[in-house]
Amino acid sequence: MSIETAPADLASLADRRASGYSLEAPFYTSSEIYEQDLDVVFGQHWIFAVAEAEIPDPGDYVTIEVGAHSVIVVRDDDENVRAFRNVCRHRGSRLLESACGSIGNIVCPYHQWTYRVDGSLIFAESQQDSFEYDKFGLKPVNVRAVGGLVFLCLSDEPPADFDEVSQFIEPYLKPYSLATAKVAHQTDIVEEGNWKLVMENNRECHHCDASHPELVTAYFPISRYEAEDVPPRMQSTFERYQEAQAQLEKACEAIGFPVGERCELEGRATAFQISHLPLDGAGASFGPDGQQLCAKLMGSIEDPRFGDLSLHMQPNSWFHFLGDHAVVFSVIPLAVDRTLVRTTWLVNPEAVEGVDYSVESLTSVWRATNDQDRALVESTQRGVADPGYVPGPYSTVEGEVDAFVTWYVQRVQANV
Ligand code: 3BY
Ligand code: FES
Ligand code: FE
Repeated sequence: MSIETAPADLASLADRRASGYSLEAPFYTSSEIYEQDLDVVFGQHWIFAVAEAEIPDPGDYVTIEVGAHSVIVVRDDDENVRAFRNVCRHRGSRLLESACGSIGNIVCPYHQWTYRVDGSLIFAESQQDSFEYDKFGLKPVNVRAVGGLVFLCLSDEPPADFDEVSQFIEPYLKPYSLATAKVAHQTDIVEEGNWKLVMENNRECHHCDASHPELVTAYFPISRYEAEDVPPRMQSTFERYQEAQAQLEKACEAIGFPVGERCELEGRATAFQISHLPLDGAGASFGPDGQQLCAKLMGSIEDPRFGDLSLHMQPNSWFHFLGDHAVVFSVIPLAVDRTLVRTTWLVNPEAVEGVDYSVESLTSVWRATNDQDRALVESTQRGVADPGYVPGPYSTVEGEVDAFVTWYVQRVQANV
């Protein structure tokens, strides 16, 4: 292979990224770049891990695997959310092998070193008399719970801007009482595509009316569009959207709920977008034509027509908070061309399955949408791996895809 055709390294590929264009193929196909993504993006930024509702009681835990890292997220006896390296301080065995569960103490399967759920070591058999228990507690991982959403940072020096972002987001999340919500359902799907294709696909609705017939009966595919970017065939949809938006704003103002969006999807380490979107039809939820799906509303919300509070966070999550439920999405890379998408549906803790909601109807729109998105991501992975692929230009309605890719390139440049 000549010098000219040798694969470029991540830093120089990032430097030569053509703005407004999709990324070059190696970003999606190179195992070396994938490994660097794990380090630079997933290793250095706040990543979304779980909803607090997944670990409601002391001792409840979830293990999160990111590349070679495994992290235990656990609720301690004081009900705080903690995170620890899933590695025994004796000779390194994995401590918890299950994806989730409930424990009294964390007992290593190898020689039974035993840790409390606050990470402190309380039993290590046959050690020297001089053994100091307090030197061998579990290694903590940086963890923050924001309005019921739990984020981790694997770095010992996490981005400092997370506090500002969480303070901004928290008032929006408060009325939903997510921390005390109930998990109604969770699905894991593995998409045969690079994690960035999964994120890029989520960051536009340019594909929605062709690919998501169920979703677009409730979700306006032109949500967040500037008037001049609305295609002529969608003008009447846009008019309905604007009317619904005005009504939603009025409903928010009436109860003092924050109105207005904030979009900072690039230019900072902890990048996010929050917007409160109206829904089509009945305007309540992701049921057919925007119908309500759970009879009990979330938290302190009283108006079933409360639209969709949409939160997008780099690098690995998006959320829809509706009056009657919440849907929470996390993206975890598994290999250069394999990605886990976990979807969790949350409802009011008092809502009774079979009475107030059915899992089938609560989840049907997003199960269908996820499957349609999976097919799009997989087909794009095959396309970008084809020697015939060259980066193409984003349309005027793919600004958030451009923002995701720009953020990614900025973070590579800042951290490599
Ligand atoms: O989930 C999202 O936020 C984006 C917008 C709607 C479709 N898409 C998956
Ligand atoms: Fe955990 Fe020995 S490796 S107790
Ligand atoms: Fe989609």
